[in-house]
Amino acid sequence: MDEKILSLRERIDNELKAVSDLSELDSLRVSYLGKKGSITSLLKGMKDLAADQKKAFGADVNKLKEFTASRIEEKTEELRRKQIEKELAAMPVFDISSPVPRTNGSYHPITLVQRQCESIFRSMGFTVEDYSEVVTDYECFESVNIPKHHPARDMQDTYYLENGQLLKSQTSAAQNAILRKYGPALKENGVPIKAIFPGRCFRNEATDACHENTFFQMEGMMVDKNISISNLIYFMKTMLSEVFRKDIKVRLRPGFFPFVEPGFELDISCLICGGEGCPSCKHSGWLELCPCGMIHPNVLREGGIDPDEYTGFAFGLGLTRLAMMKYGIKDIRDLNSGSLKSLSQFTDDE
Ligand code: FA5
Repeated sequence: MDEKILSLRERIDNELKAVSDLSELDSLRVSYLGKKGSITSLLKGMKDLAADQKKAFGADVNKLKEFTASRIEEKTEELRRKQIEKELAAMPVFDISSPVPRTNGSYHPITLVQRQCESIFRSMGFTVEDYSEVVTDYECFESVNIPKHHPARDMQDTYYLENGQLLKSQTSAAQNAILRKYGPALKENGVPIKAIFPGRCFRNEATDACHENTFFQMEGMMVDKNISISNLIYFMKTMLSEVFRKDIKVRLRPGFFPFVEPGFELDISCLICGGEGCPSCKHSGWLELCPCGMIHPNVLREGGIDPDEYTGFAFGLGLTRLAMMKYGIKDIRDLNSGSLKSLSQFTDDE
């Protein structure tokens, strides 16, 4: 082997033996094999050799190149292994018998406000119902007077499964089942239907500070003889004054929902900006919180209840927005963020 190549090989071998960290090793790799590296320059210098020397010299340089590359690979492995061993040695030893410092978890603000609403309505004789998140088109729309191709469906585009079921876009999807569950006791024993049914809803929604694609509603229904709008207003007022425990400005305005007649939008003055207008209320000063109305005769009929004999009200409280207002959370998206820093600061103040 050429003298020059032999001495370079010896130098490389010694330098690689001495190297002790990965970044140093990488600098050495560049200094041998990089564009301007010593081995690369040997190859470049071949053009000045006589034709009969080129072949042997080229073969020697290639051997040196292979030798260097494989020594670098071995050294990389060795240094990586040492680094892992060092990190492992620095890790605290897990002692199963040692006492664990415990930090208590906390409830999500939506859970807190949901529990509070449940307890308010329970105290007024309502039952709390659980309902599926995956429902049929009939449950979510047709049974509540929204036939196929009705324009009201445009407001509630949601996520569909291949089998035609969908993720419910509104808790109203449970109305028909509740009417059918409690209808017999109403008709046979005169027990009014009084139920709330909180649940997660899904919509294909462009999100902003007050709209999420996944949010919670809490629906409520009461059906009996002679139920009127004044009953509806009484229950809405009681719920809001219990939740907020302070005077809040509320407005009721006409609203269209195919499953109620008449229908209302119940808005509250935005508690983030005090009604001045901000991103949390789409700069209107008001937040749509709890649409409601008198249950449409078609919905009662579809649920097996005679609308000539019974009337009822229904409401669809935006539970996630209620949590925003109660706890002063400016952006609804924080509630689904999973950030413990933001979410663990709320407590049940009851
Ligand atoms: C409904 O979903 C009706 N089912 C409510 C209803 C029930 C009306 C019974 C009458 C009788 P709406 O789409 O407006 O209506 O939603 C009800 C509430 O849910 C809204 O006022 C709002 O507080 C909340 N909400 C709706 N969409 C979103 C969203 N994308 N993000 C967060 N909250 C929402």
